[in-house]
Amino acid sequence: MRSIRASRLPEREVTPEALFLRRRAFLQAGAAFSASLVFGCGEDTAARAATPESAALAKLPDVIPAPEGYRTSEEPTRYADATAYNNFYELGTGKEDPAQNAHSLRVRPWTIAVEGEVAKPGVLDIETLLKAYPLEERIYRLRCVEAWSMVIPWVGIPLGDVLKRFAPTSQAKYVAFETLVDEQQMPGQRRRTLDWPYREGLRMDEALHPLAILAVGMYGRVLPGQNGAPVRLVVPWKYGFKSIKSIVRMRLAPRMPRTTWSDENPSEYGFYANVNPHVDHPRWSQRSERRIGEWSKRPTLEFNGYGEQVAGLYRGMNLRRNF
Ligand SMILES: Nc1nc2c(c(=O)[nH]1)N[C@H]1C(S)=C(S)[C@@H](COP(=O)(O)O)O[C@H]1N2
Ligand SMILES: [Mo]
Repeated sequence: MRSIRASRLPEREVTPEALFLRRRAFLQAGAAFSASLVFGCGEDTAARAATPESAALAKLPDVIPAPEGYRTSEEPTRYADATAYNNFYELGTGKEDPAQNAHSLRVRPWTIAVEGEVAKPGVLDIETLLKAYPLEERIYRLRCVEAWSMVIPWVGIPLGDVLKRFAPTSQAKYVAFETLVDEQQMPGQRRRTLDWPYREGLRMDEALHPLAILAVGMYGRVLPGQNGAPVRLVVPWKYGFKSIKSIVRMRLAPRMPRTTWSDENPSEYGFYANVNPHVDHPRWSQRSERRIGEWSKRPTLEFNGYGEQVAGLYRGMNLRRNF
């Protein structure tokens, strides 16, 4: 991501990813080598690294396996990679900063204010959220506008199920989301790299689509801080920046809300942000992507491969104009 303001920051996109991947490959080779010294063979190492090794994060109980249509058959990204290469500007602008700074985030107590065009506004406590809804696994691709992608087994709740409890009025046409503002917990906010809070938004029909979830976990455990603990949005047919992390507010509104990246640079990041290989970002192509952990690129799919489920939301819209 880059913007007028962020472009003054050191170059962080393309080169660090290449460096990260190379170092990762080197570490993997090293781990396999040392494991083979201890165990006599390195076969088990790759399998173990694909899942959370650390018992530090709690397992989520009673997770319902992903139903058909909500799980890609592709191999999930290694947990170690999905938690080490992140975008979360509140925890730093470098891809490895969020993992390093995540310890300062306090995820309890935590509440989400639900307000605006709702008959029953209220405050949703994270503990209530975890108890009130069945937790489902959803194995989704996530495609960053910077042209890398991952496959993550999320644990979450359909966003629509949560919003409906607050009784949206007929004036509720959009949902605006905000991330926590707290310099103590989010050291990246000590600098005005973005106009805090981080803001995102969905049209109401997008928010109610069953693919859109509030994620509270991944790989069967609670979310790590760097991935947006304790609760984040996951909208798999849109570029990663729509999937706002560490949410504290959802405001239903009659008009399209402002969103962080289109505020920063409206010609580069639109409100809709549907994954679209046919519409290039002004400074780079969107035709292909690099799956984290793989070397060769793969073609990017329209709506990130979820077209069958979501294309109907945009029928009749010009998706070049509404990018
Ligand atoms: N609050 C907040 N949410 C955010 C971001 C951010 O900087 N702050 N970055 C976004 C971007 S650009 C991407 S690609 C995804 C990355 O999610 P991941 O780190 O879990 O892969 O988070 C999104 N959510
Ligand atoms: Mo992104």
